[in-house]
Amino acid sequence: MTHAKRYLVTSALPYANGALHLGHLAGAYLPADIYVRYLRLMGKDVVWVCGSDEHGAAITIRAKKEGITPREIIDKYHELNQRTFEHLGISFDYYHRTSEPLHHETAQDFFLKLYKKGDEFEERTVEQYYDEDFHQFLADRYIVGTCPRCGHPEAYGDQCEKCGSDLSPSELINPRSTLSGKTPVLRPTKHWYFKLDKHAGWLREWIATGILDGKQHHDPRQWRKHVVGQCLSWLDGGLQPRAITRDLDWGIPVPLPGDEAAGKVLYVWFDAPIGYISSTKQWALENGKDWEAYWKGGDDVKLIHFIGKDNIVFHCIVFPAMLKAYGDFVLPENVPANQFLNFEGQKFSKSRGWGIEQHEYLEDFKDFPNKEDALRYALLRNLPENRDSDFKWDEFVDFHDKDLADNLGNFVNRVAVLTHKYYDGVVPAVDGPWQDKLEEVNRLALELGRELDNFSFKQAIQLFLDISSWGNTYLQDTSPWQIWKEDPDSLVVKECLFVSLQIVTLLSALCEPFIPFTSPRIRALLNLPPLKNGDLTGIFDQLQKGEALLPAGHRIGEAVILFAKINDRKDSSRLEIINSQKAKLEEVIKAEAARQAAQAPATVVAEAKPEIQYDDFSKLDLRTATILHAERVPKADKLLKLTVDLGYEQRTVVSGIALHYEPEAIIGRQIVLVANLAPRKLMGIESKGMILMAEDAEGRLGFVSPPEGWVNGASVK
Ligand code: B3M
Ligand code: ZN
Repeated sequence: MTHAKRYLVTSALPYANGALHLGHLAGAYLPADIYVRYLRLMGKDVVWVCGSDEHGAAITIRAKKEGITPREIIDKYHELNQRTFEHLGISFDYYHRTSEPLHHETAQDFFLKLYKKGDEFEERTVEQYYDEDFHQFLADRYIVGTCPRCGHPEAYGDQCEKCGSDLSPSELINPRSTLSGKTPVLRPTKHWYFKLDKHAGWLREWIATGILDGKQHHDPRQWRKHVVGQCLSWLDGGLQPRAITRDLDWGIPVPLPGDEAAGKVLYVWFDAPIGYISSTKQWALENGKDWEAYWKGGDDVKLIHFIGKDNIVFHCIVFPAMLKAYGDFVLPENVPANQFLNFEGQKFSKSRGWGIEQHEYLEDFKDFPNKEDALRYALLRNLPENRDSDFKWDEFVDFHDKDLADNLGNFVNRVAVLTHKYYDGVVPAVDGPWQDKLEEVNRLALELGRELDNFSFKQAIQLFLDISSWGNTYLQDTSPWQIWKEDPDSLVVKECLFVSLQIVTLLSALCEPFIPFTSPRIRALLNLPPLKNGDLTGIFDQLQKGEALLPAGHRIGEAVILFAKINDRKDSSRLEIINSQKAKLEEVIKAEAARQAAQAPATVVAEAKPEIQYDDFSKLDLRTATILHAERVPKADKLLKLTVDLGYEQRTVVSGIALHYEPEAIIGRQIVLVANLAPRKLMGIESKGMILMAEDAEGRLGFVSPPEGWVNGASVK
């Protein structure tokens, strides 16, 4: 990525109606924090904004459930989320609130500007559900009924949480109001619609080619495949005007005079992204900056949105269209959306007690040394960058003990201990050139920077680890302790410690974006001040010029243990903390199993099939492939039309999984394909191959997938 004068970075505004779990952290906050910390160290002009999303029916429903006001809900969770982020080192420049007057003004101005343009909005009178007992129109979330796709009796008016389908209230079978419990009636109401369809042409060009207004805006190859795939699949489905107002008594009033707008508010997804702008404005006000230099700075600015995959369409299609319609605003340079993080093999679920929230982690791990970085690191190693990933406590332990304690911690500690032992804590002087010893480390460090520029955070942390491993191997191979025994003045020992100290200094800087609490501790051990903005540029310069990062004669500080291992025979306290987390999950599973056993009749798995010969099996050509594109097949509820990439070719496959998966949700998924199945026509589409799925006794389907990052076209035997 080429560098810009200014960076404007945003992270999805969390709803202030609940605590955030580790999946949120891994999705939109930790990667952004790493990126921004890195930019700051590189001396870039960057502002990172976020804040609480405090409108919408999600908040009013929660308030009603708890019998308190929406204001009490948002105050509680705004404070909790902000404080928790801070504890975890999530270093926003500003964390605003969409309930603030400045935001209301900004969103209303935005609405009015588009309204006055005359051709961005249209007014429609539509029939909507109304609760006659409560005298109010019902937001989608206030209506429940039976899902037309899967039969789930408690589907919401906008979504079925069982099968994941997007719904509209009129599709629900037997709709009921969550307020009165009664069947709502349809009544006409007027709303404003943003004519998104009008923007389809340039949006497609901009997303597919990176060209905007005839100019190359960004390189589309730098966008993640699943992001582009999801956008194009949406565009293929055709854009429709979208209602941007709601009948609700909580939100930003529609800023139009007269009765027609009375009692109506802006739709939460219209005002929330504008929250990025108001957050920047508030930051600018408090810091004597000019917000327009960031939002309206044209080519001088790179705008990056960090989000989870469920928000892609809003950030890549709807909000850009709003910004462009307003005029003068920059559009995102990239939207490095993440897929989802699961927890011990299952989705996070608050109601089931599956998963752990950020603040719970901080409480449960309060006696765990360096808990913030331990968590950041475990999430980082498992970031769902290109596909869903899974958080496991056993991996948390492995990452902590093997990478942080044995690899990084041990290297840093050994180098410091030896420097004290041999040279009284003073960096030894070396004769002759030592620079070539650091060639590989330099190369890795520069590559790490490039990976961060490209939002490949997992790749970057791997390179960081490679540098530390290189240092360990070098130290081990040289074994200065053996030479020193014979010859305390040995030049080889001096050089080895000198070079190792350079690597430790480099690591102290490179680790800051990832594990920011550890960086100052390594710096203190080196007797160096914590890093300041811009310091990494200097370090990269020095590396390239072959200058020492820690000069001979410098006196270092005390050696410390950076990470105390969890698996420690002498002290089980840390392992106990982990074990109590595992025990909690076992409780959840036990309780659920007991409940199920009490209700459900025993389920039967599919009957066994007769024995076959090896030759029968070996006729199958099974191959790994990636789903590039997915869309519904018109008039066929169950079918999806997929384009899959086999590495050596792309194919169309029609698959009967539409009741189980939304097309957008499976783009980028790796699967296993029966590649030599004779072609077959389904609904007029020629299908070449079949996707392997696992099916359980309840008819649930799951993809059979190769391990992460496997090549396409590999044969499965
Ligand atoms: N609050 C939705 C979410 O948390 C929403 C994001 C707004 S970003 C402008 O998934
Ligand atoms: Zn459903």
